[in-house]
Amino acid sequence: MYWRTPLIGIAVAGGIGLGSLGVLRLERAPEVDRVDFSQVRTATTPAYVAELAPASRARIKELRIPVTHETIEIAPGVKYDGWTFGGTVPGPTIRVREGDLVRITLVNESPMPHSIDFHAARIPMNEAFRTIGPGEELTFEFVARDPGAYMVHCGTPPVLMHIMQGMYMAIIVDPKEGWGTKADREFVLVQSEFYPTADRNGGTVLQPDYGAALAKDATYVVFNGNAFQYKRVPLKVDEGDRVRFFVVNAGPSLRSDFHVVGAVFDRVLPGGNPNHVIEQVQTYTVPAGGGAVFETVFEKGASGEGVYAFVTHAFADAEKGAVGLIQVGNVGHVAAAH
Ligand SMILES: [Cu+2]
Repeated sequence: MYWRTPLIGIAVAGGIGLGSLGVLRLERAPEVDRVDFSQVRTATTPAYVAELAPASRARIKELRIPVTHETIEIAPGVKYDGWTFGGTVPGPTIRVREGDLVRITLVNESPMPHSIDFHAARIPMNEAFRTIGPGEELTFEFVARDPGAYMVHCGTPPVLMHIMQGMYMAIIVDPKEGWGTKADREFVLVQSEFYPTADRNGGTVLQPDYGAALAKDATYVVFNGNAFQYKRVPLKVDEGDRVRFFVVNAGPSLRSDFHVVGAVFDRVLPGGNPNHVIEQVQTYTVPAGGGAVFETVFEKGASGEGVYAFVTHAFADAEKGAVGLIQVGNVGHVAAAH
């Protein structure tokens, strides 16, 4: 859903000169996939799109990422004066494959300095992650060498401020050989906190409370940018599905103790390392600035047709919005009021 039609698509027909015989026909993947996130905005209504499509086959991913300041909604009817990558919080999920070349163009369309820090990149930070001013652009590239679920964020000081404002998203790097299982559905869940306070000038758009952020006194803790949104609009899967969750914890400061009520993860990949699988896990912590891959099967006769909740089991945070529902099979409308 995120990869648009590539601008360069090469279909090589083998056996040129064979005319209508055309016995051999080779199809090659497009070389370059280009996405401009000022043109392709992630849908956030009725809920941020959590379901992920597979990565494109192009080995070069070119991404133009605008930085903008936007009024965002962090809970029903609660407007916040946010800063974004790609116009939404979280920003757009990026999905590539191990070995892909990732070319980033950051475009600062906001009125203040910002930057971008890819945890999936091994690269000198002083160049690639440097701060650029309003109207400036920055281009860099890296090879996605390390499979996993990673955080992307603005690293401009004070970083706490830039992250609490909404400047983060996930990048998924699929392992060359895949994740070791075949998932029927894949979802991305980015946990984060908000620290809003009233607008002193009487406006209805809430403003950042930096003191509350320093004290880790969050008002909302959310998945994908909006409190309880997946209680209102549950994730839907079929009975029997193997479901893979890419959980990235943007923080800025709280951990995520990820758990699904009524299920056990048969596999958890800390960091998303396919060579490090732990089995039969009830809850696993994703640290601020970290990611992990979680899998479970909504198996008939066990975690079959019904309703399940995903939470951070640090329940003070769950009560502030970090709870969602998974609807397995045909159980009707299950959204709970909150
Ligand atoms: Cu920033």
